[in-house]
Amino acid sequence: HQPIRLQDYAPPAYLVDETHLCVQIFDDHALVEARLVMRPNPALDKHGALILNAGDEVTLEHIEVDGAAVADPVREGESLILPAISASHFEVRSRVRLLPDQNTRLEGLYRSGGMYCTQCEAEGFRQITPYPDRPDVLSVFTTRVEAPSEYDCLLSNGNPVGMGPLENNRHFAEWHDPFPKPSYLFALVAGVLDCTEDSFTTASGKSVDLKLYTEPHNRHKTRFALEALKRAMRWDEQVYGREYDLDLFMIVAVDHFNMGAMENKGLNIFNSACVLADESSTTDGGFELIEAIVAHEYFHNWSGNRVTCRDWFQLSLKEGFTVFRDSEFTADMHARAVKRMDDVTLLRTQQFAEDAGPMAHPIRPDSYIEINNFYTLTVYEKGAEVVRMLHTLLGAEAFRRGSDLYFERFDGQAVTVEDFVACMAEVSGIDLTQFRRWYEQAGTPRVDVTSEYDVAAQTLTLHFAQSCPATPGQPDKAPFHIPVKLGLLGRQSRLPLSFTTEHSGFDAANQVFSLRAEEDSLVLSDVTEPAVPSLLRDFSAPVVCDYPYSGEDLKLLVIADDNSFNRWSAMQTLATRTLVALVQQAAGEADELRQTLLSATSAVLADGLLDPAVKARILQLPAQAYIAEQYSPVDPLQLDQVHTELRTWLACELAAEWQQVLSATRADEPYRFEHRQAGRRALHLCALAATVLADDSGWQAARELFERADNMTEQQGALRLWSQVANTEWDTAMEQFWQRWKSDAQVVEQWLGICAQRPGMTVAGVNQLMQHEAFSWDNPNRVRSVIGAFVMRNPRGFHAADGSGYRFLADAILKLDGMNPQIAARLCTPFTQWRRYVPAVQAAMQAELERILAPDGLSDGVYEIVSKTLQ
Ligand code: HT7
Ligand code: ZN
Repeated sequence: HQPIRLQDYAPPAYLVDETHLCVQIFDDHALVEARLVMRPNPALDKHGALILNAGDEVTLEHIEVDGAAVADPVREGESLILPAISASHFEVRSRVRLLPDQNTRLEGLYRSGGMYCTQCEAEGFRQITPYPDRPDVLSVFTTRVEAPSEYDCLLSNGNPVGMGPLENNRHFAEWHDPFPKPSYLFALVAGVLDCTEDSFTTASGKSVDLKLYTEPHNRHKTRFALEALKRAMRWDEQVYGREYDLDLFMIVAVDHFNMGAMENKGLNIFNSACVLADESSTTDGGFELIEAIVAHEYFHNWSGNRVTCRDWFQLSLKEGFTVFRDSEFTADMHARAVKRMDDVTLLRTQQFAEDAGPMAHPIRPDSYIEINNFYTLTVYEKGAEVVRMLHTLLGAEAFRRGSDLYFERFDGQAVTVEDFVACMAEVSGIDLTQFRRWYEQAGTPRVDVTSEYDVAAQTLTLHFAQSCPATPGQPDKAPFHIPVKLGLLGRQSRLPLSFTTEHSGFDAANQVFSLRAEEDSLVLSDVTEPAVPSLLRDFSAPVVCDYPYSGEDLKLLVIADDNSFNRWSAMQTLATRTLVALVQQAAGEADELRQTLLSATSAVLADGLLDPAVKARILQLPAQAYIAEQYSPVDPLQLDQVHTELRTWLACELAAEWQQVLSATRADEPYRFEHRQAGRRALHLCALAATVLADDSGWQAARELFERADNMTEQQGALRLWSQVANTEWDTAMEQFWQRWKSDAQVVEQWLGICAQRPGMTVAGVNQLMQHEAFSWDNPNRVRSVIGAFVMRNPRGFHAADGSGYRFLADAILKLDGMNPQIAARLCTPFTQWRRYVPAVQAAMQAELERILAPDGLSDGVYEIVSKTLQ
C-alpha cells in the first residue's frame, strides 16, 4: 500500500505515437493483441528501462520489441519491465488473455448482462493490455474488434473504418480515432444492442450522427437523453465556443457500472440509471440528474479529452471545470437560484464533512495510495466552486477569454492546474498567485464577520477575519483569496440599501469584496439606516461565513432579501441554530429560535409570489448530516429524534397553512418534466410530509396521492412519506408497485431504496431484503440502493444502539472488497466521521474499523480510507 506523490512526478521516458489493438472476444475469454509504435521522449536525455503497466487480470502470452521476443520480461507488481531501447522509433507487440466474465471489479474489459464493455479511467487500461497507462501519454488509436456474429454492435472510439464477416460465425469492426488521447479514454463495446439515432448540425454546419445504444427492452427510454445531448451541444457552442469534432457521437447504457458515466472519446458509456428515462418511470430529480450527466460527459470532450490532465493529481482540472460547466448549463436550462441551492446543499452536507474528516485533501491532492479514492466531492464539487470563484473574480467576459486561451494553447496536450490558472491570470491581468492556494490547501475556510454602524456618519463597517482548520498533514494555513458577494437590507425599510466604499478590494459593479488578508475591514458609506448585511450571496466562495445575526435578522433576510439564494441560506442558518440549540438542550435560546423559525416558516408559506421550487427548498430543514457537522460529540439517535420532533412541531403548529398548500398544489395537468411543474410537485410533497407528520390519519393523503398520481415523482414521494407510518396498507402498496415495475431496472433500484430507508428498518430487515430477487452483490446500483441507502440515509437503522448497523457495514465492506474494491471503498464513508460521535458510538465504530483492517490482502482503496480514518 505505497503512496504516490505529486512531487515525484517525472515525464514519461517513452511515447506512443500509434496504438493498434485487436480485441478478440470468445465465449469464455478474450485475446488482445497490441502493436504500439513508440519512441523515446525527445524532451529527456536519458531514457532507462521501458516500463509498461500490466494489471493482475492480464495473462501475458507474448511480447516482442521490433520483432524480437522478450523471453522473460520482469513483472513487478503492475509493472512489466523491458530493457532500455535507444532506437529512434520502435514497435512493441504483445498478446494477452483476459477473462471478462470473471471480472467483478468492473475495470478493464468486463461483461455486463449480455454485453461486453470497458472502463479505463483511471487505471483500467492496464487490465486490457500492457501499456504506459498514464494520462500524459497521448496516442492515436486504431481498434479492431472481433466477436461472435450475435453481438451485432461492435463499437470503439472515433469513426468506423471497416467491418465484415469472419469464419466460424464471427465478424469484425474497425475504428479509428484521429485525436491523440490518453489510454483512460479508450472504450470498446460488443453487444446485442438497439440503436436510437439522431443528428446535430454544429455551428459551422457540420452534421454529427448521434447514436444511443441500449439493450432492446430499453429502447423506449432513450429520447430524453438525446434531446439533452443536443441542448448541451448547442450550449457549449454558445457559451464556450466549443464545437464537437468527430462525425459521430455515441452513448451506450450498461447496467453494471461503478460510477455514473464515462466520457470516452466519441463513445460515452453510461450507467443505465444515469441515461435511461421516460415520463412514466422517471422522477423530476432523475430527469434533472440525467440531463446534467449527459451534459457533463459531453462537455468533457473539450475539458478533459482535447485538453487532458498531466497526472491524476490534476484530476480537478478536468472534473472541477466540467462540473462548473454542467452546473451553469443546468442553471441556464432551468432556474439558477434553485440549482445553486441544490449544489450548495450537497457541498454543505457532504463535502464540508469530507474537508473536516480524516480523508481531507486539497482539490489537487499531493499524495494518494488508490487514485479511485480521490474521485471525491472535494475534487468535483469544491473544484467546481474554485472555478466558479475565478468566474466571479474575472467576470463572464474575461473568463471566456481565459477558457478560449486555455483550449487553444493546450489543445492535444496533458497539462496542470497551474496552466489553467495562468490563462485566467494572463487574460485578466489579475494576480492569482494567492488564489492558487485553493488548489493546495485542504479544509473549509471560515469567514467571521462583525459590524458596527455609525448613525451620524452613516457608515457601516464590516470586519472580516478568515481562518482555516488544520487538516491531515497541513497544521497551518496561509490566507485564501475569498470573493465575498454582499448586499445590505434596511432594518426598518426592509428594502435593499445602496452604499459606496473606497476599499480597493471591492468590485462595485458586481458587489464582490476580495478578502485576501487574514483580517480586513470594509467601510461602507451612505448607509442611510441600520442594516442587516446579506453576506456570501449566491455562495460566492466555498466557506463557512458566520455573522452574529439575531433570529429576527435572519427572519428579515428570509422574508425580504433581494437575493433569493440568501433567503434560502438565511432559513438554513435559522433552522440550523434552532436544531443545535434543541440538541444541546439550551432551553431558553431554543424556544426563542423555534418561535422565530415558526413565524419565518409561516411567512414563507403565505408568500404568494415565491417560485414554488424555491419555496419548497426554503421549507426543507437542513439534513441531519449537516447539523451533525455543527457540534460534537454527536448522538445520532438523539439528533434524529430532535430533527423529527421539530419537523412534527412545525407541521402541527401550521397545519392549516400546510393544508392550504396541499390543496393549492394538486396536479391539474398531465405530467411533464419542466421547472414550473417540478416546483409544484416538490412543494406538494413538502405539504404532504407535514400532513403525514401532523395527523395520525395523514398517511391517507399519501395513499390517495399514490393512487392518483400519473408520475413517478409523486408516486415515490407518497410511498416514502407513507412509509413513516408502518401499516399493512403500505406493505400492499409496495407489493403492488413491485408487481407493476419489476421489469424496469431503474424503478426497481428506487424501490429497493425506499425499502432500505423505511423508518423501522433493521439489519435483520435489510438482510432479508438482500435475499429478494431484486438484490445482487455484483451490481453496484443494487448495492448502493440497499446497503448504501441503509447506512447513509437510515440513521435509526444504521446507528441502532446494539451496534448491529456497524457490524453489518463492516461485513459488507469485507465481502465486497474481494469482488469490487471501488464499491467497497466508497461504502467506508459513514465510518470516516466516527470521532465526531459520543463515546459509545465511537468505540463500536472503531472496533469495526479495526476488524476491517485486520485481514491480509485488503485492497489499496479500503486500506487507504480505513487506515487514514483510524490515524
Ligand atoms: N471521468 C469519470 C470518472 C470515473 C469513472 C466513471 C465510471 C466508472 C469508473 C470511473 N472512475 C472514474 C466520470 C466523470 O467524472 O465524468
Ligand atoms: Zn467528469
